Amino acid sequence: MAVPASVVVPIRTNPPTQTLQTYLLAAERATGRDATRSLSWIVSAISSAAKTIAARLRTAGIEGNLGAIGQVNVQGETQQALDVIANEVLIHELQSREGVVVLGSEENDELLVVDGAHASGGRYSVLFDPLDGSSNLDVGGSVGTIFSLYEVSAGDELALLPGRRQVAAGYVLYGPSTIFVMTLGRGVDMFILDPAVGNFIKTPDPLRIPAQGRSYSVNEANVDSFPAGYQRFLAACRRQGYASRYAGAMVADVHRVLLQGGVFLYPPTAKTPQGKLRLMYEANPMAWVLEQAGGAGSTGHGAILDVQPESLHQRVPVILGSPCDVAALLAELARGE
Ligand code: FDP
Repeated sequence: MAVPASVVVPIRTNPPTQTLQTYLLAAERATGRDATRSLSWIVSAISSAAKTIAARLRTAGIEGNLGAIGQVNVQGETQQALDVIANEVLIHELQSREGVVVLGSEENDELLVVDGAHASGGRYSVLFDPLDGSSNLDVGGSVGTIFSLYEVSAGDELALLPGRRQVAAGYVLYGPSTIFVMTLGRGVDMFILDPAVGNFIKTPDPLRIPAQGRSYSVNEANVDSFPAGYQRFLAACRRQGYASRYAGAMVADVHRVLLQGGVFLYPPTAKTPQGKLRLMYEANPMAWVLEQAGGAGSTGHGAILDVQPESLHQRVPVILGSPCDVAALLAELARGE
């Protein structure tokens, strides 16, 4: 029997919440780019790994997982126990997902080809920095995970592609809350982990970086060895009353710039003439996120996303930020370094 309209009581609800999973499914339907769903399946594996990493970070001090383990990675950097744990968690989550054929990590010398990889649709390489900013670990500071996905052609899985070819990229910030920020090339969205239910919940609006900020983020202790254009730019910022903000973890520093505007820099220095940050799993994904949010990403000589990669672990100078701030710095660099 039909219920008379007069007794249908409208239910009052809060604004609908969207989880990362429903977002990925909707995005996939909208683009229709991957009938096999493997792209969203892979991003979902990264979000799953992020929840595990966040949990391991919370209890690391209790479990005795802080501190170095005495090994040095391919970058010549001392590995922390949590670098290794985060790397294992990501590899474990990703290696069995349909579509993943190659993995590349800051913590592994070479690209890892996934044994028995199967893909009925897209074939993807996933590059990541499992735990960025690891010098913050022992002091309870913010750290992050950065990821970058490319569709690769059969027979050419090991080719490294420029950042412009990314099909998904983003980062996870482990701070007071666990924040997942990503782009699929149609803007940038942010999700916050609700630890009570284990879901990443989407924040209402896509992220747009302010056209100009009031702070810069750089390791200022290196300023004497920066090229002159960087020094002039920073001096001009100080004259204009900019604040200096530096957490020492790229994810935390770039996240601040994305939300509040300004500029993040890792210039060439005497010690690191190509800069310190890695193109494939630090600079490229962050640059794409910033560009998708209306910002800019440059090496000082051109767009980060246009750099033709030569090796998995290559370094590039990094300038990321609000379009006006990046333009002001590039103008100084053009006047001569
Ligand atoms: P870390 O070595 O602690 O992992 O990529 C590495 C990185 O941190 C970035 O997260 C950070 O922005 C930068 O290095 C910090 O380097 P400095 O200590 O030279 O400032």
